[in-house]
Amino acid sequence: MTAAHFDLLLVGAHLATMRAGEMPYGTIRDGAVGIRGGVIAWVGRQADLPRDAVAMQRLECDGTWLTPGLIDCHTHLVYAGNRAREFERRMLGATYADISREGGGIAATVSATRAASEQDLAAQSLPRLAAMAAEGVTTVEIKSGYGLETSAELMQLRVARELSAELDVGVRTTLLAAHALPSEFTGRADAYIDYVCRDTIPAAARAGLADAVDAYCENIGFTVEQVARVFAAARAHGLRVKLHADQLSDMGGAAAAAAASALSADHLEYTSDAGVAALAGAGTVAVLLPGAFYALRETVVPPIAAFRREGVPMAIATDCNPGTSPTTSLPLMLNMACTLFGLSPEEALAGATVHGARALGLADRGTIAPGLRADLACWAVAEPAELAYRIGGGANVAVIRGGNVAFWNA
Ligand code: DI6
Ligand code: FE
Repeated sequence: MTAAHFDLLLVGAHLATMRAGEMPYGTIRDGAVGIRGGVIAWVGRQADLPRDAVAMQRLECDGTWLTPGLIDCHTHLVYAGNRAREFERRMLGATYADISREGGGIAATVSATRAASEQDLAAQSLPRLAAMAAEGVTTVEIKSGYGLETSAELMQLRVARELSAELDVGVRTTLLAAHALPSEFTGRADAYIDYVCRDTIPAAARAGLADAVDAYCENIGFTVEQVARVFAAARAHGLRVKLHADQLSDMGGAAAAAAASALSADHLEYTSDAGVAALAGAGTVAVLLPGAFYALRETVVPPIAAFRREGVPMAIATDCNPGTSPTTSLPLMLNMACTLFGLSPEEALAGATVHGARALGLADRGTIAPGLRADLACWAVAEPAELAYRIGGGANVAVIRGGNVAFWNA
């Protein structure tokens, strides 16, 4: 077979490859993409396509834009119930921390999730993953953290894997057992961390259900010392780590994540200059979550200028969760990352593609380049800035996942 045989050939598209180079967005106008064996085999200007190119299937993109499939690198989308009542209370003045201290918040979702059957949990979560997939997302990270007990944590991770198989969407699972203190351990946070390290992490690793381990480092979560113990247990089981860091206060979370060579540190509203420098030194990705910032009506913005100055890659994600970010829309987050945090539309798109992949440790996706997985999204926009300019979606018209056409309305 020669290099000019493709399973699928996309023509008549402008490409936002997101590869580094001279053109913003790695743009190739009037481009084509050849796919073979689920992998991108050829990328370039359509005029440069090999003369003898033959394809089993050829699709005309009609002047639309192709981007890498979007990557949502931080979600908690497997959970039961919802927290609309708490939203009502917060709108009357209660804070997220107030509700958490009163036993609501994460604990309310833990009760609902523990009470659900695996089947029910999957049924409630599936529409959320489907909604993401319908907006151009081809890889999603899904955390546990609403079981807070080994078997319930593993059930969440299993459901995440089941949904991936059912919808043919790429999923990376993250064990977030150190999300909150379950009521059985009230006043005994260190004992709970012991349990997570001795029971939950080994069980998840043994079952092969976790791709990474996360923790919630916050004054309403766990301390830097407790997080360090979780990270040590993760490392002992060969698992990479990431951290919810400095969301509501500066706990030194970014530096703790960097010290553990974390894949990512997430939120980072209160991260200090020293924290930013530590992330830069470790090559840890800063994951920005404008949905949670918006929903909590936060006023302290992550240190974007410092991330830029220090060269810390910035990813963007939904943080899809029932308490602080009840959204499934990554395109909406592109807009919010610009309007709320001051990212450029190009930085925002990079955050949901190339840097999202890096935040998950995935080297096989995130740009449109030969050799990478053929995960592509097609958008009815006149230019790529329109993706972030729109306040929430509506432009995604086709998706290719692993070389297969998931849907095609281009
Ligand atoms: N991620 C989280 O884990 C908590 N905040 C955030 O941004 C929210 C979880 C919840 O309230 O259910
Ligand atoms: Fe989160």
